[in-house]
Amino acid sequence: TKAHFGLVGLGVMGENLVLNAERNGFSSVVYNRTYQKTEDFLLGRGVNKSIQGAKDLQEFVSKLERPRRVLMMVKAGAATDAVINQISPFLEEGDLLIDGGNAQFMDTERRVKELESKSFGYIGMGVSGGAKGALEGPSMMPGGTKTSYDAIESLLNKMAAQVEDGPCVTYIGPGGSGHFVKTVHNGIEYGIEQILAEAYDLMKRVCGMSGDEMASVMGYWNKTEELSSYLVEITEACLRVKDPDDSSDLVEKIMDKAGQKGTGLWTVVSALELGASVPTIYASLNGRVMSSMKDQRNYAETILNGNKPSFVDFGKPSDGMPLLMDAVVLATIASYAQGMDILRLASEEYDYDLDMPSIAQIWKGGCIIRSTLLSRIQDAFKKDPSLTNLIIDKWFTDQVNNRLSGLTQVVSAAANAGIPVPCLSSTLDYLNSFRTSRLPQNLVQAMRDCFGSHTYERVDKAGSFHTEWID
Ligand code: NBP
Repeated sequence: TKAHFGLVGLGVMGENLVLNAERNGFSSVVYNRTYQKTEDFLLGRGVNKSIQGAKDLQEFVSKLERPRRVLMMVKAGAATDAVINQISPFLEEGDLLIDGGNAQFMDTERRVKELESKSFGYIGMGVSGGAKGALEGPSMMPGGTKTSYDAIESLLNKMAAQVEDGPCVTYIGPGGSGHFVKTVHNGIEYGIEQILAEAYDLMKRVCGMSGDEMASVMGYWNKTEELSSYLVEITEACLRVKDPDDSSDLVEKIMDKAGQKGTGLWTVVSALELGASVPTIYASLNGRVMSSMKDQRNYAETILNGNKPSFVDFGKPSDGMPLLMDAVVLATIASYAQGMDILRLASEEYDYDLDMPSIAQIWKGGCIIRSTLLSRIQDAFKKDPSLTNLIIDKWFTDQVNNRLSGLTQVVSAAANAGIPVPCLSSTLDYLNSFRTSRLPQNLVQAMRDCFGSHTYERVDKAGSFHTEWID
């Protein structure tokens, strides 16, 4: 009998997704460029399951029921184009090709245009949740034509993580919108990871806490409505693990250079192009860039003087260190607010017609940024679908008003201790800028008019003005 579903690419994600589909009643056929991996999989994790293998793409396609549903899980970029080119000649009217990799959304726009003019459908789908999510239920962000989506809706609904108000998958919108939303998801993720790393640095260097003590604070935070989340949960776990060599905290043995595969960069580039203000997310990207300059930092530490850490009381660890929690909550809210702002502007610019409450809903389970805060975000956009910034929703406004003093104290303590907190300090500037009705850019306008006759508007009368500033 022919299989319901086909998978190309047996990397960690592909293996887990096909096992997920099979568990949910979809028999599968798998193909991988290196056949040995297919054989190993079929004799290993894929044994005794309704999963068959194929040596080449022609055999792969012939083993699928029609219309065919094929998920590609290969390295983004050239590998995706290679697979598309190789499989296209075998696909027919009504078939559907889905790219579940982390494609650059403009690549997906191009592929959708190229391929939809052929007879088969194409979906660009962001998948989040790592290997475990892929197996147990990821959050999925599919974009393309609605008719193509309808053809895989029941499959995706079953494979996705489930939360109280439904599966963590929805039709995102046309073209590259699915990959765009996944990209922004990753930008928010970069932000929250850096925020938690900054909190760790302050607890360690300002408060002298051990891994277990810091983990307990994370455990406390993970029980609060504001911070309960997957990333706080895994941070607690990471801080508790000991090095088997000497039983010291393993995290202290890890090289302080963070990798990146591009989605954070794409988020920031898109934000800048769209005119979205995303300083917290940008600071997290820059944090990774700075971290990779290890040799330069090693040298600079020996020649540049500055403040040194000394103890500051951020509140009792058994109470979740309330001041530090204020800072972490507001920076986390800022990451989400800035990410949602990019989505709002992209929705207008690219005609994606994004449904903001649904996007918050599908991020509530399965994905890396899942958190209880997303229910509040979902509610805020449900109440006002054209909300221009999450922070002006009443619940979030109250958070800012209650916690801004704490964030301010933490950022100034970090500055006095000479400890960099790029996300926390950017958040403070973001919030202070956002709540300032009159900013000093009037002077920037004066300078621009002075050197370049760029003209300026006035606050007291309409029109465009120019002044000869220098005699
Ligand atoms: P990788 O990103 O490591 O890709 C490995 C797969 O790509 C293998 O099956 C490999 O085949 C295949 N491949 C390559 Br590389 N070049 C190819 C080519 N020219 N033609 C055909 N196949 C080719 O695997 P992954 O980590 O499972 O990720 C898959 C996708 O999912 C990526 O786009 C990734 O960004 C995305 N993603 C990953 C995660 C995660 O947590 N890892 C989460 C969400 C999304 P081979 O065996 O012959 O080398």
